[in-house]
Amino acid sequence: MPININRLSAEIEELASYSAVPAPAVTRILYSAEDQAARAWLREKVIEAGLSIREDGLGNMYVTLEGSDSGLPSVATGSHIDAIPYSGKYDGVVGVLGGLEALRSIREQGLQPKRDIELILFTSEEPTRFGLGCLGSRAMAGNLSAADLAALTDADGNDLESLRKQAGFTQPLDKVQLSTVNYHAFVELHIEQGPRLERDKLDIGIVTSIAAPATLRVTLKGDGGHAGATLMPGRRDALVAASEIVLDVEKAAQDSGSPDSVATVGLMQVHPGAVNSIPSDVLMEIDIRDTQLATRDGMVARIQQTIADVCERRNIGVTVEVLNMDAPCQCGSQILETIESVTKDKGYSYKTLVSRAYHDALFMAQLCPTAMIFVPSENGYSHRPEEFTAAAEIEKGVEVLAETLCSLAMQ
Ligand code: HGY
Ligand code: MN
Ligand code: MN
Repeated sequence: MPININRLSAEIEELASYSAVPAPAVTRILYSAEDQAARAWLREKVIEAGLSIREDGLGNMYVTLEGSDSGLPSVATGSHIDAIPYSGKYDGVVGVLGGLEALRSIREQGLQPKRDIELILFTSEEPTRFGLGCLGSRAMAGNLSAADLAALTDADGNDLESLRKQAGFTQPLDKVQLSTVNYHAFVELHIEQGPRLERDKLDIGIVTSIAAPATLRVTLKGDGGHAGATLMPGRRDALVAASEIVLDVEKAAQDSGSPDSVATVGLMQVHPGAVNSIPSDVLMEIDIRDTQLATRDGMVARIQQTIADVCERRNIGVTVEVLNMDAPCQCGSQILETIESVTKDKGYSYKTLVSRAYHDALFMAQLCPTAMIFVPSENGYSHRPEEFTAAAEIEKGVEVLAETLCSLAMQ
């Protein structure tokens, strides 16, 4: 299936321009001005392509290429266009614009699938705005109720309800949830965000399972004061306590015995944040993952115990909130076979692998058989401005996606 890679590459560059920070970095936070402008741009592309479009109360966007029998459960693809601060232009975007390119190519080839083929833009795959990732796909899968969603507020105290309405999404949130009869299959195209495909000089990654993320939000309350006039004995420095915890977060992943264990403190706020003032308060968020649930949960338990021990010893007040503890997912064997046979037919090199990043596919797997197609990331870079995947590699991924969608939509 011929892909118009020049059109797609130009669109990837165009979409990258909707950013709160200058190129080559991209920042595009849910419901921000840049997010809304990017969504408006995408709507135009969809309408130009002659495809139908609908959006729900969270801003999930559904683009449909009609099949001959629209009564059947659809085949879907999709990903996200929100981008964490100072990240790159391919994460999520390759799955959304690559999916659009796949639908356009199928249509331009005059192919008529039996089942509708849908492209889904998932709202807020990244946790940046509300501290929880995959808001759209979680809600679609019924993991978040309308009340859960409406209760979300961001770090500045803005609530989801007002932000979504300001962005023009006024439909009721209780209509976001989908049912398991909606979809026959879901396939997400994504950059690998790791080094394996490039290292092994492979074109395609066929994802067999997706790692399970857990996130803890920890607040530490010590005692502040003058950095010069307060002597060391008796201090209750919240940042020193946090630092002990950070070191054990790293050790928990190193000691787990599993090569897939990762743990990171990616967010830390220190109050009052003055060089000559003892930190009285710290807020930190901890990201803990493994492809095996038991290993991941073992790390969470150890880190929670460390937090309790350090805070007791240092007489620090503490709260620990579990923001999410998701289960890993196994991808659908029938879809994996379809992706593999399409990839083989095209003569592309490939391997099966686990996804260490989470994706909306993690939640779509609760609704229907689901799988992912990876394309290589240069140096394995992602979530940083140097993120890069060559056009020729994206083209192969979109070709495999388009032919996989066609094959599944003919079933
Ligand atoms: O963090 C992740 O795995 C995804 O990129 N949001
Ligand atoms: Mn990401
Ligand atoms: Mn992503």
